[in-house]
Amino acid sequence: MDKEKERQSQWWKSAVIYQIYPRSFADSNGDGIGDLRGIISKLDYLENLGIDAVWLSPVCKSPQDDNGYDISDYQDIDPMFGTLEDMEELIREAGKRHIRIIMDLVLNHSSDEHHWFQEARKSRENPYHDYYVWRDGVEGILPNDMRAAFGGPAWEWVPEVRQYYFHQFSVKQPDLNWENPRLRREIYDMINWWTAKGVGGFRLDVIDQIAKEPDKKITNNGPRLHEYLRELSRETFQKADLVTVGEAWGATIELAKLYSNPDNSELSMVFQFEHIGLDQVEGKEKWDLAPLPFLKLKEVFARWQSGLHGKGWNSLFWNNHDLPRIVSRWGNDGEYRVESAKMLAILLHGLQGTPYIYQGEELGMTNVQYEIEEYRDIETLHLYEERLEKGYSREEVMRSIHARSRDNARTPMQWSDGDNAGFTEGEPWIKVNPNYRQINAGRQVGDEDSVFSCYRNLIRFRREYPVFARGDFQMLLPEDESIFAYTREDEDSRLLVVCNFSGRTVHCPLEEPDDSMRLLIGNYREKGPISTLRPYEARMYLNS
Ligand code: TEU
Ligand code: CA
Repeated sequence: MDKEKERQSQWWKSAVIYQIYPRSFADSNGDGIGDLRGIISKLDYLENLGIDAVWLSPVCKSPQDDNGYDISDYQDIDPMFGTLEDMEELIREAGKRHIRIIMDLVLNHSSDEHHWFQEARKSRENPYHDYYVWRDGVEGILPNDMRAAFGGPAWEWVPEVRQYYFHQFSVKQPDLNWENPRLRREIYDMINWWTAKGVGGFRLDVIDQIAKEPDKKITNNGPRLHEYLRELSRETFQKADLVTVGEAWGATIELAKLYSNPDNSELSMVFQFEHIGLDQVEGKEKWDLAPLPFLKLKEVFARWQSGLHGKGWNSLFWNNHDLPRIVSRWGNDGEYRVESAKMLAILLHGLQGTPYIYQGEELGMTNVQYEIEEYRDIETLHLYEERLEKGYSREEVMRSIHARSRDNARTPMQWSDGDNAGFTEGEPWIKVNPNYRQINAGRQVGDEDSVFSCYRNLIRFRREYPVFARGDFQMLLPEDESIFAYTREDEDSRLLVVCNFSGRTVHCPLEEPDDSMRLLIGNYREKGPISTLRPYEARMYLNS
């Protein structure tokens, strides 16, 4: 491929992607659940923000046991979200605004209500039986002690076939058997069908878990994983100019180089979580809270930045629909909410990779502290029961839930200070964060000092200055306990980012940048010397 063509086909290297969790974004018909027409009505907002693509969490037909991550028909839209025509209109309307739509492909499992599974469970001879993962058995004696992510064993008995099926997530999410070539072919045909409809790419849910081998208790990174991925890519993605991103909890840098090899044999980029799990007790669950080891955080980012430079491509993110709000987690959602939200944005958006903004992050939306009855997430509800049974106190369990529940990310998008934050005219499916009167889009769009405007500027810089996509990375002050500082450099320019990750004023030992360095963006109005960084202060300088 010649250089220019290669650059164009890798448009996602200087792009910013916005994630929408459809049921919580915008409701168009007053049933309390966000939908496709709601999204269409907010495309102008997204165009103003300046993003290049939208990753839509699943909108396909689903009984919604796991909010759409349990798909019963991959080639239809759930009526709750709208129709196939609405989806086509969304793709078209987004396209007019130069926004591509990325669909969420859940290929590790389907819903138990998918017709494949309905057939598969009828008899061992059924042609669909082998689309799932079965083990012979005797009722009551499980094949092994593997556990499912949302509680309980990973095995479920089906009397008709006198076998257990394997499920890594809920019982309503039976695992698909990728060893079956007919299943793989059906998946490729389905993907090509969506591609023909004009989608701009795909996010692949828990893609590193498709090559499971339950007899060896292997879930992530099974021996055949990259073989499957290469076949998948060859049969689908490579035939069009798509962006593809694989969710991979178990990725190392070496594995990430396979996923995102610049030769395009697998995916465009990897979505890995090494930085995300740092504030939990080692070897325990995410519910076991621990302080953030800041030096470790810097070390992890530095390692990934250098490790993939020229050899692969990473996603840059603080949030998604499974994670607590970053400003409540590693920032400060009280006195310094605005400053810390901007600091976290500036820090992340200066790095190499493709930044993801999760809906509401651009407003500095925060976690919630609800009563248990107000939570909706299957994972949270299971955890609550499970930990009470194990003897944890209610207070302790609620503390974990407040800090880590996935519902922190799933409260309705805060559009305005009107009823239900302007999300719905009906009763929202999950309670709105009570702080919507202060924190909402209406208040921030058009205010150049808002968190929204900070994100808007950062998105523009990435498009304008190639150093954001290309430059190499160097960490400064790796041992400093409060400051996260780095440079990015290419042949023409140098970017310098300096962030105070603490709520205190700190001394910064870096030299004052010389006159050739222009302050691109910061999060305090009054300029000051670099030697004194105010609480959560962040500055980004560019010389070009
Ligand atoms: O999540 C992957 C996953 O491993 C989750 O169980 C994750 O560990 C958990 O949310 C954190 O506690 C993906 C989707 O992003 C998630 O929403 C789905 O529930 C899950 O796959 C199953 O499809
Ligand atoms: Ca609706």
